[in-house]
Amino acid sequence: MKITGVELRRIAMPLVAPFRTSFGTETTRDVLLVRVVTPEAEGWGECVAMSQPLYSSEYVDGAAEVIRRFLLPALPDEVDAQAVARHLAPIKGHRMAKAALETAILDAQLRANGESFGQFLGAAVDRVPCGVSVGIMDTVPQLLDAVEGYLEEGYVRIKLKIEPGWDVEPVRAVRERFGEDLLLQVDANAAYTLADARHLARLDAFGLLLIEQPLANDDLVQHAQLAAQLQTPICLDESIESAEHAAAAISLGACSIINIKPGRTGGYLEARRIHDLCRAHGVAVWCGGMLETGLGRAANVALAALPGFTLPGDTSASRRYYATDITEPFELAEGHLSVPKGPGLGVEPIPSILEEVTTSSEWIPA
Ligand code: NPG
Repeated sequence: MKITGVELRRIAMPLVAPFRTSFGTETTRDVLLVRVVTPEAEGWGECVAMSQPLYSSEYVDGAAEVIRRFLLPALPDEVDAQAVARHLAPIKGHRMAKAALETAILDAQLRANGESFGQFLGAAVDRVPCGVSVGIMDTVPQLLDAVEGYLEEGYVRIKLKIEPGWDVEPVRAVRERFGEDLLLQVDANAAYTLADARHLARLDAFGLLLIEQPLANDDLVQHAQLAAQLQTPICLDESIESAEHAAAAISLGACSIINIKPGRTGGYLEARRIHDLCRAHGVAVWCGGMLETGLGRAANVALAALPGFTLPGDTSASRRYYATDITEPFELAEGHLSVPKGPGLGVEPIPSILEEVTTSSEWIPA
């Protein structure tokens, strides 16, 4: 399809409550949206890069810059979504920026063809079970209240953010209060080193589904050594940016579960490749989240409906993060979200809400 032009739109979305992880606290989500215009249809992509390069090396200003300066000029006049990654491959890294652009092109293409993301990706179910990620809190009672609230809303699994100094005690408290049937997991966002192995092994007592990304992004070998010392399964997130990384991690024994975030891997096509690889190797996957608006959430929910997604994802309802989403809100029903059925993402930004949260907009003609 021929691209007429691309809009880079920045929006500021206030979070319902601060979200604290081992690498920082978010209060407002600064999001870059990519809108691709073609004669047949328009498509949207949401860039998951954060304002600062704390989760990975990407950040939102950098993503906008690489899209306008390098990615768009690398595309041919006529482009097929399936070929975008190949055209962008000479430009190293910047997977979140690439993912946003590829998603927008794919969305336009699917809308033009009347096909949904779920159909295109191979969704096997029409709703997905949802977990929720619970940030680091000041006190354990505050954490217990938060978890209780989420369980009342129907979330089927709880993920606790941990860091040194906030790990064994909060996990113990949640396990004791909510019982052994609660599906519970933890996420360290790379906050530990292999020297912490004995300390992390104390988490084995709590029957966790998994511990996510305990060590640094490039510590694949160290994760394999840690896995040999823990009973709790290791899940990798930040370390896995491609199907090749996933293959390496699996063959090293660095993880037995992978959190797939399409933004981190350069898009939904690479995310599906990781899914296929993991499925062939009996490695469970689940769909992560990066505080997406309804646009990113729609595509994530479609991905999470693929058959290898055997663990509940961080695909929470819109209101977990935003009082007002830019699309029709995703709402939990019996702990599940429905996979959108309409063409492309199946959801649209609501123009008046989008205007209200927009901080800048730039039109780049092809
Ligand atoms: O449900 O969207 C969500 C957030 C889930 O905890 C979550 N995301 O490390 O996985 C993570 C974390 C994150 C959020 C990372 C924002 C980076 C940015």
